Amino acid sequence: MKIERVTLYHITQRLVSPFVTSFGPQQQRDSLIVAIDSEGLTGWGECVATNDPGYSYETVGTAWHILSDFLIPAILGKTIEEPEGLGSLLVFVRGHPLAKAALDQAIWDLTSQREGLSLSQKLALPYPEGPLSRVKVGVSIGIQPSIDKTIDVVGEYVTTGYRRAKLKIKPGHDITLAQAVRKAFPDLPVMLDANSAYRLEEAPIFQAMDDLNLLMLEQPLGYEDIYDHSRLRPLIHTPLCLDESIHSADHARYALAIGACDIINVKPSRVGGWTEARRIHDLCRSAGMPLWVGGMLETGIGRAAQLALASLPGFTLPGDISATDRYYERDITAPFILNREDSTIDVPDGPGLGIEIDFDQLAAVTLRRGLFPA
Ligand code: OSB
Ligand code: MG
Repeated sequence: MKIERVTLYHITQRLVSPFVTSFGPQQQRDSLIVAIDSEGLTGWGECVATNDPGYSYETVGTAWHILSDFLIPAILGKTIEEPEGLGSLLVFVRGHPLAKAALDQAIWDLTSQREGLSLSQKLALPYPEGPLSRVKVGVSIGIQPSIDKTIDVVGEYVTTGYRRAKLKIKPGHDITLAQAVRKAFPDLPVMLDANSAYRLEEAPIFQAMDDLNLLMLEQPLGYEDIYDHSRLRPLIHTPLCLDESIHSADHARYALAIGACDIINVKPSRVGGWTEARRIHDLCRSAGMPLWVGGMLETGIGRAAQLALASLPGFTLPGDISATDRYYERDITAPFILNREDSTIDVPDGPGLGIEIDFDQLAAVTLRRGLFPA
């Protein structure tokens, strides 16, 4: 498919409640949206970089620069028949996976549409069992002003229908929080996410939570580390999950080789896109390592593509893919809704991402637009 034109949007959306992690609070979520035109079709992608370089070194500013000065010029006018062909065009840019993933998503959307397949169907072509039509989801809960407030918030989400809760932790806000939530919800699958806020020497903090029957502990140590996680793992009973430190399928291979984790949170944006995410899926599935799809507070554009990835057979654990109303009052796509009876969301089955863009809302939240004709 010939890449005829790319449009880049810098958008800003207000979250329904502030999202606080060990690296800081977020209330206004900026992101970039890309639209690629080819053969009368438009493919959409989302770059989840934020205003601050907290979770990743990328920001909306660096992503705009890398996309408009390097990545988009490298694909304009080129012909890409399959998404797997994109990587070799972008390999001259080191790093910047969040910027690359936005283009990767749009190319997956375009090529699926051309074949009359949903993204989920196209991603699942190699697997005889095919994709799931609805996927299990949970909710990720930011750090609250108090433990009582955390328990209230968990209770509200449980009432809404979520059957797995992830709590953000940071030093000084960990053991008593986890104990209190476990006491209030004895049977709820609960997990913790530290976003790299601890050091190996702090293993006793996690040992103190060994008896809480937690589903997993996500990324306690450094965002580039794999080795210290392999040393922490045998010291604790809670299954260990990596997020930040898995940047590619190679990193997943290293983690498997040295026993750095029990589970991987696969965020397609963090690893440069859906092609790489599926490689991690294949590698971990054959090694028997359970996976789930992580989130970055995506708009409906990114959410649709997360759901498609989560429909693959290796994603056996509930993902951080919540309903639209958990993030935004009005999104730039038609909303995704939680199936309360089984804590799932339906995987879109229309061509490509299978979404409906709300163009009025997209215009309303756009701060800046860039047009890149071939
Ligand atoms: O570490 O998983 C994380 C959001 C932004 C940055 C990092 C993370 C998160 C989440 C939110 O946990 C998951 C979601 O999209 O609901
Ligand atoms: Mg995480």
